[in-house]
Amino acid sequence: MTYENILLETVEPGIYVLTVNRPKSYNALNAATLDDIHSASQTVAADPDARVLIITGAGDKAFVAGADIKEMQNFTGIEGKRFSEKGMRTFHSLELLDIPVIAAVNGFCLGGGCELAMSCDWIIASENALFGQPEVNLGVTPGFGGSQRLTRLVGRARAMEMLVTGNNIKAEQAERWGLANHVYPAAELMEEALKLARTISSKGPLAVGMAKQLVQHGQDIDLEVACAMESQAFGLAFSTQDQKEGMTAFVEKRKAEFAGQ
Ligand code: CO8
Repeated sequence: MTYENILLETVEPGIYVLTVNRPKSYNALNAATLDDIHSASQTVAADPDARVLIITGAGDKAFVAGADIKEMQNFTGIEGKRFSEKGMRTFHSLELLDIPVIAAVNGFCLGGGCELAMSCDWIIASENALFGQPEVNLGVTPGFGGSQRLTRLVGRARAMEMLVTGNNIKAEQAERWGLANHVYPAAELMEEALKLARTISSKGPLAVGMAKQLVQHGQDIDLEVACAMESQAFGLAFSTQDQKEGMTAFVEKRKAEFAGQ
């Protein structure tokens, strides 16, 4: 399937790379780009061989510099609400995927771009990456979940500071604050993303999917219910061939070959 505003490629078996591809606009997210990302997430969801999705931005300047300000400039209130809801649905579809989604942030990661990155399961960044929620500079708030996901990732005070000052933070500060897991030289970013993807691809895919969903669904509910959910998933794992293969391979001192069944 071809898209107007993104590229979706399988670069190695099971490893998808989605590149937001509007480099002239620093990969700004207009409505059509959100539709493309949503459609791509459904394509990946429908592929039983998919193991990891990496999201990055085209060019060497930006991951995504925000929602498209030129498109939003003359929105009515209801158009703003609908655009916000479109972004919310699109980004949530990444959280719902049964495979890990890694943001490889390669430059400006602002506003809707930061919100996209935070909807991925974790972020790795290039040394020149810059993170921020600069919406207050434009007289608006975040609209794709930034006020909530940023708070959950970096804590209330740090999120508040970023949201109300509109100040950006550099990659190393994002790493210190827990927004980015790792920072690499720009030229090494995609290879590091692929290394991560290969590691994940070698594991039991059903267990990987369950672990992701436990974190995604468990983080906002109370500990007792979340732990009960973990017990259910743990039990369910014993009904899979992957569990038999994984534990038999350990006992036989060989590498496990998982089939995802
Ligand atoms: N939207 C549209 N176009 C953009 C955007 C954007 N967010 N960011 C950059 N561009 C375009 C510029 O207009 C320019 O295009 P052109 O050459 O045609 O004028 C091109 O990309 C390059 O940009 P600059 O010339 O400005 O490049 P600089 O290197 O000088 O500056 C910056 C780079 C600092 C990234 C600067 O472009 C900038 O500040 N961009 C805007 C950043 C921003 O404010 N982002 C947040 C947007 S609001 C948002 O994301 C809210 C999300 C929720 C929406 C909810 C909907 C209701």
